[in-house]
Amino acid sequence: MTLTRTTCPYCGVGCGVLAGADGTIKGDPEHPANFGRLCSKGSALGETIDLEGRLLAPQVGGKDSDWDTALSLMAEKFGAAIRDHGPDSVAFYVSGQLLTEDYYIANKLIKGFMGTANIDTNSRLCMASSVAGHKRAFGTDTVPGTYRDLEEADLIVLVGSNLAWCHPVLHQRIAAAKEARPDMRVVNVDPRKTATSDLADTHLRIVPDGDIALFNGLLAHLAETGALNRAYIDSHVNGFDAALAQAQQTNPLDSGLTEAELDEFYRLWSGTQKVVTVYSQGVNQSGCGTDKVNAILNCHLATGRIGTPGCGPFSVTGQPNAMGGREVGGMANMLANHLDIENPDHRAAVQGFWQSPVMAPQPGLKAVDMFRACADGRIKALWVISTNPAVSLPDADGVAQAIANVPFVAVSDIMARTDTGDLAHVLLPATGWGEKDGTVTNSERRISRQRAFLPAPGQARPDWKIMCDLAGKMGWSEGFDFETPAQVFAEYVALSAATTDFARDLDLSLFADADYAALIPTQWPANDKRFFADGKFYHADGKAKMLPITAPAPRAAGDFTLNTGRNRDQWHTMTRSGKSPRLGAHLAEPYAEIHPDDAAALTVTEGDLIALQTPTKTAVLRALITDRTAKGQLFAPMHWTRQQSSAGWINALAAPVVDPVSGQPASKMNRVTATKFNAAWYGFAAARAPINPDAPYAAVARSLTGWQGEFAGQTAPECWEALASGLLGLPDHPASQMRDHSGAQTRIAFYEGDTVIGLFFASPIPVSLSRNHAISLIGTDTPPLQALAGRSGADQPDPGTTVCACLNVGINTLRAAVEAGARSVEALGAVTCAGTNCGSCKPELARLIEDMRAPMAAE
Ligand SMILES: Nc1nc2c(c(=O)[nH]1)N[C@H]1C(S)=C(S)[C@@H](COP(=O)(O)OP(=O)(O)OC[C@H]3O[C@@H](n4cnc5c(=O)[nH]c(N)nc54)[C@H](O)[C@@H]3O)O[C@H]1N2
Ligand SMILES: Nc1nc2c(c(=O)[nH]1)N[C@H]1C(S)=C(S)[C@@H](COP(=O)(O)OP(=O)(O)OC[C@H]3O[C@@H](n4cnc5c(=O)[nH]c(N)nc54)[C@H](O)[C@@H]3O)O[C@H]1N2
Ligand code: SF4
Ligand SMILES: [Mo]
Repeated sequence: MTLTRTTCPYCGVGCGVLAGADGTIKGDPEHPANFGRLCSKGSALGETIDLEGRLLAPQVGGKDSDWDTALSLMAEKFGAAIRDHGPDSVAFYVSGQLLTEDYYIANKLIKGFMGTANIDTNSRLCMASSVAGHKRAFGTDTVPGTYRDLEEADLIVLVGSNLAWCHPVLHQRIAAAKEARPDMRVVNVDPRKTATSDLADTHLRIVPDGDIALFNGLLAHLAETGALNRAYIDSHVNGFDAALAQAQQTNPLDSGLTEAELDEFYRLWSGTQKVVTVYSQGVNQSGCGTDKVNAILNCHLATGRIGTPGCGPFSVTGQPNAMGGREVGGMANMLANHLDIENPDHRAAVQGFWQSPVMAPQPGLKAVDMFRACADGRIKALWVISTNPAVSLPDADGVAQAIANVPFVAVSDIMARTDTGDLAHVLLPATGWGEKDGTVTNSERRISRQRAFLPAPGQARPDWKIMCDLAGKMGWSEGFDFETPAQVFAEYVALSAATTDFARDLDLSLFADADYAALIPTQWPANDKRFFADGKFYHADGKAKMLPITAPAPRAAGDFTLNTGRNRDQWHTMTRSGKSPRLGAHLAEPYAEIHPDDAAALTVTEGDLIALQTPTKTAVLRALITDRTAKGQLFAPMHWTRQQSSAGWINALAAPVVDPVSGQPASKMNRVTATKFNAAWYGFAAARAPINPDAPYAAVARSLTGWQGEFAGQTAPECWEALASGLLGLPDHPASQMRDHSGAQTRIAFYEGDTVIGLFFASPIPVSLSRNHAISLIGTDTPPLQALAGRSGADQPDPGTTVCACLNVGINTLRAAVEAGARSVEALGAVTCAGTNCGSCKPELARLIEDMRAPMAAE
């Protein structure tokens, strides 16, 4: 079996993967991001490349069509909108999951040929505050850090980053470095305790948005204790006095930390030269996200801790090509090669290079505003590519309505059914990971190749090609007559060469003669090149800038703060990771973390459901009672959609509040009330075919034998069999029904011949039978009495909820092993194999041992 060298399509770590057409997936030992490691999602890639659910032909009005028809219609609609309503009546909403070549073409087409900058990307929800903060401080959007800095640092401060789950291979690299150098310190700043806090020496549980108080306090402390680098400030930094004066106005106790916690952290930071501050969505996704970024950058600039090994601020990127998108000018307020759309010279240079008929004269609409313009009728034609805004944007239901309001909507996706695709007039089938070729840039500016190892399925085409084909239909074939992604990349590199006069940081000349087919992972502008090592920044006078940052007023009490984010084993709206039953088994339902005191006040106990409400919307989620979230704060994952749940897409509750500088939504800070969801019945189903998420509470997922679902409702149905056959979509199948002696429990089995094809269990309290056992009966010839017994035999102990997704090890198996004496992560691995493949579950194994230590000591 020949394996192809490619790059993982999930997070911004950008791990190298060796992949085969038979589904073989291995970490690439030669890739400098991962040196052979992969996390649980990367390891499961082989399970997500099948064709089930794929969009295989263009669809017009919900019916299969062909490229010529679909693209002619699009050309007509976009052309008519531009002609009748002007260029600003059209918009593209794209994605940090596009390849650089796709991104380049999208920007060239809309900015240079359609004549509008109404192109924004889901990176607006992700990296916009970091981009804006970098530009304010450095004069350009440069990420100076490299992964090796994480290994060389003596102190790593992880701010608003759940690295253990979201950048697992980087987390593993830090864990390995810490093991080799036990003096290395890790501090995690997060209002919530996470798997990342478990690795850290210290977890600083700040209040939501307490970051500015913390870092302004640090700057004041550095000044007070003589820990500033005056020489560096004098030579390389503007704005110091104003920044310090403002920081001194801040009360660091507004961070929510105690004097002792602050004192310890400030001493540690000021006493350690090699500090890397890693930050992610807890910083960016905030109403003061850009200010948070600059509060952090201020501390690094004031100490000169930037541009040298083991030092510096490090904004880690989320998506596989979030960085590439920034490079090609993927956002409404940028141009390619870190050039500015507001700058007429930059605009003229790019237009001259493109030889394009027009050039967008000003920045376009940012994501949230773009969908407002869809709602109020300004946008007449919209193209959504490789993103699912009806789920991932705040006010998700309002966004869905806004999309439905646009006269013409096209969606390019790999999947036939997504919440956004369901609203489109035209669906365009894109080739997915493994089928397409191009480049991506990871968090450390390293450009790697994604390479195809599978044929394009059905009529699917690469995204760049679809856009070039549309451009051709609109009469612009000359600017878009590319035949390969290598040609697109070459033009992008040539644009970089043509604009070097502007002396931006981004310089791709290294790639000018690169052999695209054989391209090895390479950092721009050169491997191991350090930005800012010479104290040179990109403002007009060559200096960096510190900014005066005001901390937000502490939040008033009342209601709950709803924080949102990610699970270890799911990717965003689950269109790909949701295909893997192994991945789906970890945290299998939409849930809300709630503090035990808050749960008690709502009379919510383990297994209950809670309803979260805004004045207009309700979400129903499983309560996960834990003191890892603070009192008054809830946490819910962003992953569930209308495809898998009846009331679990959390952005329905999110208000479209954005950072005033970056336009990035404040996804971590939503206001909701919470009540217990008074269920009259709870249900569980397993089936061979897809289950409908159609009950007041419903969550469906893949299982090892097909599908599974959890349900609840406030009133018991008149006919259980009708309810069950509706959910399972099995109206005509003979069912055996069983009720227990009290009449309270209902169990129904569906057969095809002798084969069990569906099982449904309901009861007035949460159904407690073994899910794994029920799932294992689907597709077997188990007779009704046995199938409905709903227990696991004594010879088949129930492994419980999956903890180790790679090797499918459940919580009960692990508990038994700990009780039998496995008291370390290594010992647990030796006995159960858990954690011995990708290692992503190691923090959870450590926590389990820790949690079980107390009762065992008392024995
Ligand atoms: N498993 C998995 N990994 C992923 C992804 C995925 O979908 N699944 N997506 C990728 C993408 S696109 C991204 S952007 C990254 C995101 O990676 P992260 O930013 O690490 O992930 P999140 O879970 O969104 O949020 C991080 C943390 O911010 C905390 N937080 C909330 N409010 C505050 C605050 O006010 N201050 C501070 N300091 N912290 C706060 C939350 O409690 C949360 O633990 O992950 C990438 N990796
Ligand atoms: N509440 C809350 N909301 C959030 C966040 C949060 O933390 N909390 N995080 C935000 C962040 S950081 C991000 S990055 C966004 C992510 O949100 P989205 O971008 O909306 O989520 P995805 O599920 O990654 O959507 C990608 C889509 O592209 C499709 N796709 C995959 N590969 C290809 C391809 O090659 N070509 C094409 N054309 N399509 C493809 C997938 O099937 C899927 O439908 O969510 C944001 N929303
Ligand atoms: S850490 Fe995991 S998800 Fe991220 S690139 Fe590596 S294997 Fe993929
Ligand atoms: Mo993201």
